[in-house]
Amino acid sequence: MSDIIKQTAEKIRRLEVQGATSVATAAIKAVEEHARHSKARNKDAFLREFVKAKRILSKSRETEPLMRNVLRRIEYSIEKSKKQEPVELVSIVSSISRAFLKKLQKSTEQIAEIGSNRVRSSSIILTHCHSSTVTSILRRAKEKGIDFEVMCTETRPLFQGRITARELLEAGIKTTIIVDSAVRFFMNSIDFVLVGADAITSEGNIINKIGTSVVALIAHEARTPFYVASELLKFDPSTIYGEYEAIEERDGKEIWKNAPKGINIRNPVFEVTRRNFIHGIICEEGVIPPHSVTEIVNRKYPWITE
Ligand code: RUB
Repeated sequence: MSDIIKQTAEKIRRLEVQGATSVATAAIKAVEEHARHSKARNKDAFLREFVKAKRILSKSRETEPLMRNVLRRIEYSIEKSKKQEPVELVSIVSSISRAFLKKLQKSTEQIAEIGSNRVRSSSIILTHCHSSTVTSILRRAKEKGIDFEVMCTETRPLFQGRITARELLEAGIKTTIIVDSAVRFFMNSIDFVLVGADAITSEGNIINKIGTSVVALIAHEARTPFYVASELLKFDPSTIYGEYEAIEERDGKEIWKNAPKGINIRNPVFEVTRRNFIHGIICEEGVIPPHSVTEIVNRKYPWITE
């Protein structure tokens, strides 16, 4: 397998690339480069190579349907193509990869525009973890001249909240950071919660960084609106057929490096937030109720369930 696939998978596994959109973007760029350097002599060999690359990338992080959906779609385009020559297949991979990259960028811009309309002057927004979709909404709101504040959780154990805080500060947004366990303390002064998503299930539940559902519960108790900003391609089609989205569990050392011998450490990194706690999913189609997600995905991306 070419170095670019192994290196990209390793960067994703180590979280040098983090967040669902960045993970999918890195994977798309990797398969495109991989295809360009392919030495396959016929279509079968080319496809075998692609499937192997897809498997390595998909395994790098389990809870990333956006990456899986896009790679599966590229594989499908190779498979269904009437072209047989590897050089022709390379250009198919290139054009569909570029189209997906453009599409992801466009969706982020659309979500930024729609989401920023929810930001009111003087409001305080709480976010958890680091989501490029969330920060694009907040940056757009700032560009529109809206004066608001953001409160970020640290997001233990790997402190992705600090990435969010830095980005927002650089954008000139007034930013406060709190420990994860201080969410209840501040919730009554929050106007709305805004988080990203790694996966959306057929029931309209979302999967995001561990701690998200606690924030959602606290928001629910305080009657604070809770929004999720997500590209619809994070929908996991296998959940329609009853499968559960796999939840990645990482090394306990991320929580406690020199922990005493014999201690049991659990480190799930994502969790499900039920749709009952979600006011709306801010996606490229607008602000949608979570229960209508399957219908909207089917209409917009019918190929996703193929
Ligand atoms: C990141 C995380 C983000 C989503 C959405 O977790 O949970 O909220 O991936 O991100 P990790 P985006 O740091 O473990 O990857 O909006 O950028 O797709």
